[in-house]
Amino acid sequence: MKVLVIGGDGYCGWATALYLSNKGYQVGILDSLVRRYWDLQLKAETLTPIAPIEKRLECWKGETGKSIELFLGDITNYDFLLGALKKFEPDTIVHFGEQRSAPFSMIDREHAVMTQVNNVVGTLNILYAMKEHFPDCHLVKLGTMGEYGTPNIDIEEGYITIEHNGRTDTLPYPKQPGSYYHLSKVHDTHNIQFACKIWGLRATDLNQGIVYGVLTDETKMHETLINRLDYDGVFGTALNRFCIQAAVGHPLTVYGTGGQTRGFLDIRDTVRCMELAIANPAEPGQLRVFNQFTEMFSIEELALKVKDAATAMGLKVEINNLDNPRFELEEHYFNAKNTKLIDLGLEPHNLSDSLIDSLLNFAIRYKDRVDESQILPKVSWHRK
Ligand code: NAD
Ligand code: USQ
Repeated sequence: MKVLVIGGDGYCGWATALYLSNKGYQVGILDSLVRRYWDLQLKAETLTPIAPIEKRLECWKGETGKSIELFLGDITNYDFLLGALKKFEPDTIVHFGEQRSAPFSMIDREHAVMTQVNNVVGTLNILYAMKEHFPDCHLVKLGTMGEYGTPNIDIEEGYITIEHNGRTDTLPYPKQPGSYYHLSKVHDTHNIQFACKIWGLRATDLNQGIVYGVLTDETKMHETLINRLDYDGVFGTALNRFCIQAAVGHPLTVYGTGGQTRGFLDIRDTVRCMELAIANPAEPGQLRVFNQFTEMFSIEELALKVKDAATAMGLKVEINNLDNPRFELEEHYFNAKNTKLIDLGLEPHNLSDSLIDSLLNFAIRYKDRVDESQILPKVSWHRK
C-alpha cells in the first residue's frame, strides 16, 4: 500500500513515515520545510540536532535498504500538490502538514491569518485533488482534542446523540476551541465532513491529544534519524517541556493553577494509531472521528511526576505557577472517550516513571543546546 505522509519532516510525521516504511508500506514524504523556517524566524531550535531531510532519507536507506520518495513543496500550491499526488498515486494520504502551535497562532493578526490560510487552504486543496483524481483514496487527517475544548459533559468521539423537544439526532459534537490554531482544525473538520457527504470521499479525523516522548524503534536506529523535540515557549508542549526544563534546572512552567486537564499519548502510540487507521479505512462517504490519546492528566500532576523523577535522579527542581498567558479554564470537568482505537487493537504505552526517566536522561544528553531565554512563554491571549 502506498502512503503519502504530508508533513513528514515534522515531529509526528517523521516518526510515522519511518514506522510505516519499516512495516513494508511504500512511503512518500511531502513537506514544504516551513517548520524549519519558522524555527529560524523564532530563533528557537529543537533540543535535538535534526539532519536535513535529504540526509535523513539517505541514512534511512543505508540502515534499512528502504527508499522513501521526497516531494518538497507547499500544499497551499494546488499545482504542486496535484503534481506530487499524480506522481506518487497514494492509496492513503496521512495529513500532518499544518501549523500546529496554539501560541504561534496567537502572536498577532499575521500569525493568526497565516495559520488559518495554511491549514484550511492546504486541507481544502487535498479534498479537491481527491475529488478530481483520487476519489477512492483514504484521507487520514490529524485533528486535535482541543477542538472540543473543556465542556462540562463527557466528550464523545466526534458525534453526540441529542434528544431535543421530543426528537433525537446524532450530530457533530459541539466545538469550543481555545486558539486560532485549534479553530483552524475545527474549520478543517467541517470542510472534510462536507466533502465526504457531497462527493463520497472517505476520511478519518484523528483528534490527537498532546504527544510526548522522542524515541521510536526507527528514529533510534541512528543519530541522523533523530526526531525533533521542541522545548521553546511557542512550539514546546507540556510534558516534553517539563523534562527539558528539569534537565537544565529551570523551574517547571505551570500556567496558572495547573488544573487544566488534557489527553496525552506517547509518540510510539501516535505511529501505531496511524497504522491502525490506515489498515482499517473509512467507508466511502464517511468521516470517522477517533479520539487519539491514551491517558488524561492535569498539568499540575505532570509537573509533580517530573519533579519526583528528577529529584530521585539528584536534580533540583521547583515548580513555578506562572500567570496564565492563555485564556482557558484552570479547574474543569474533563472526561473524554477513547475506545475506538483500542477496539482496533491499540495497546497503549502508559506514562511510566521509566519513560519520564528516559526522557530526562535524553534531555540531559542534549542540555548544552538549550537556550534558556526561549523557555518562558512570551505570547499572550489577553488584550494588552
Ligand atoms: P510539526 O510542526 O513538527 O510538523 C508539521 C510539518 O508539516 C512540518 O514539517 C512542516 O514543515 C509541515 N507543513 C506545515 N505546513 C505545510 C504546508 N502548507 N505544506 C507542506 N508542509 C507543511 O508538527 P507535529 O507536532 O508533527 O504535528 C503534526 C500534526 O499533528 C499537526 O497537524 C498537529 O496539529 C497534529 N497534532 C500534534 C500534536 C503534538 O503534540 N505534537 C498533538 C495533536 C495533534
Ligand atoms: N501549559 C503549561 N505550561 C507549559 C506549557 C503548557 O501549563 O509550559 C499548559 C497550557 O496552558 C495548556 C496545556 O498545558 O493548558 C497544554 O498546552 P501545550 O502547549 O502542551 O499544548 P497545546 O497548546 O494544547 O497544543 C499541543 C500541540 C497541538 C495539539 C494539542 C493537542 O502543539 O498541535 O493540537 O497539543 S490538545 O491539547 O489535546 O488540543
